[in-house]
Amino acid sequence: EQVEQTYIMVKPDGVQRGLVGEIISRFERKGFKLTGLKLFQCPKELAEEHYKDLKTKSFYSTLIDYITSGPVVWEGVGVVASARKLIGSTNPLQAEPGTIRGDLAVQTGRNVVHGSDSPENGKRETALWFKEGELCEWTPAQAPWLME
Ligand code: YYY
Ligand code: MG
Repeated sequence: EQVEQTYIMVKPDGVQRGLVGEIISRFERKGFKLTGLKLFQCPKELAEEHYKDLKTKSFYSTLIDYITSGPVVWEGVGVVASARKLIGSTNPLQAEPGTIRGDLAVQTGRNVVHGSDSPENGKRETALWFKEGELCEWTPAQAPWLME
């Protein structure tokens, strides 16, 4: 099986609302391996590069204003699509109960968390937010109990 990388970001509202531990905990409990973690004040240029595909959208400038801190990276088998499911729909009112957005948010403009939407973007965004040497290579002790 292919090991994918995804970039998960607790957005500024998630940090301000004290949800960092809760959100990280959901990925940890699922069994995904944490390979990088940092608390970070995001420069405007980095936010613009991260969301460059949305440049023409009406909400682009408010989105850039909103994004400023708290990124984390997770790595694991099938992690990209699975993380998107754990996160839930973009609009928290449409997100299923049990998902992060479904349980913890009410508005699209304050949807507490980001997750890469493809393995390619997982790589691209991880490279954007983390420098060489900021990711850890390690084997979780639970690995043989999690996967056969
Ligand atoms: O990947 P995801 O975060 O679920 O949604 P995207 O379509 O990539 O949009 C990124 C980000 O932009 C979304 O999390 C909130 C914001 N946004 C918005 O403010 N208004 C919209 N109508 C759509 C998205
Ligand atoms: Mg997206």
